[in-house]
Amino acid sequence: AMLGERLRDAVDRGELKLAYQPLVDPLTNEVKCFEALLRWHDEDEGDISPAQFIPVAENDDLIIRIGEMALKQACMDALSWPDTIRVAVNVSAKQFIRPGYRKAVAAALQASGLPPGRLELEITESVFVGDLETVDAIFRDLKKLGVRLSLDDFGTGYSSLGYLKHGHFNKIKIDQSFVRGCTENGDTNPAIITAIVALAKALGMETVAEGVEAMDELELVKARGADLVQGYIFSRPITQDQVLAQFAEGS
Ligand code: G
Ligand code: G
Ligand code: MN
Ligand code: NA
Repeated sequence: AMLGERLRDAVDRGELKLAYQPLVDPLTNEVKCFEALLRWHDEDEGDISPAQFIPVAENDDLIIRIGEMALKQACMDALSWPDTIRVAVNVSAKQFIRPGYRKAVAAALQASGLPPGRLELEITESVFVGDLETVDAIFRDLKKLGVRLSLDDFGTGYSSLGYLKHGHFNKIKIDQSFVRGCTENGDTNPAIITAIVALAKALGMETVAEGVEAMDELELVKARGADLVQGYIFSRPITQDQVLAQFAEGS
């Protein structure tokens, strides 16, 4: 069957799972947040990346079902973590700009009992291609709910700084492409990281350096003031059971 049909069946059977990757304070090594990342294992095809199936889901309303499922599950899972730790959920632009989105977020919070301040929504710049007044109203509604907002993949999209002027975002996630190869032998100028960190700080936002894999990358983003680090150097995405086992070990 086509990918779209197989995806629909997988959703019906509850076969899409969430994995969690920590966002770590590099000064204390404390986990501050986990990002929820969808995982799909198809019997015939093996692991299929959300980078592949999310765009397929976005072709129809399947993205709404998948998005609401991920949101609900992430809120429920986070409730059994220490209450200092947040959960971040990726939001497709298609889902975000739909009229029912605020309600879906409120419903997930209510069903789980998760305090709104422990939920972060990761949004990419692609939400800003729509009608800006509508988009602005959605941001205001979500803020009123008390959830936090992160600007994902910063620097790779249409990147107008105008998106930052309304103060919608609590956090900027510096895209992996600026982190990878920013160290001595790399070909990415680390001044970009310094500049994004300075911009974020000036506007009262936290920064996350994404995709940190190597020790020299960690040292560099730390020295340049990134508040949080996410990447294989600390952990790959892990299951909820593994998250809980870590907490059990640490206590
Ligand atoms: O974890 P991984 O590298 O496989 O993720 C690939 C892409 O899929 C990333 O861009 C990530 O943001 C996106 N993604 C993962 N989970 C979700 C989800 O629940 N919703 C949406 N919209 N995108 C997701
Ligand atoms: O687009 P978004 O930032 O939501 O997606 C993050 C993606 O990056 C996830 O799919 C995650 O699996 C992946 N990722 C996280 N840390 C690393 C890393 O250190 N190296 C690489 N190559 N990918 C990473
Ligand atoms: Mn993300
Ligand atoms: Na990102």
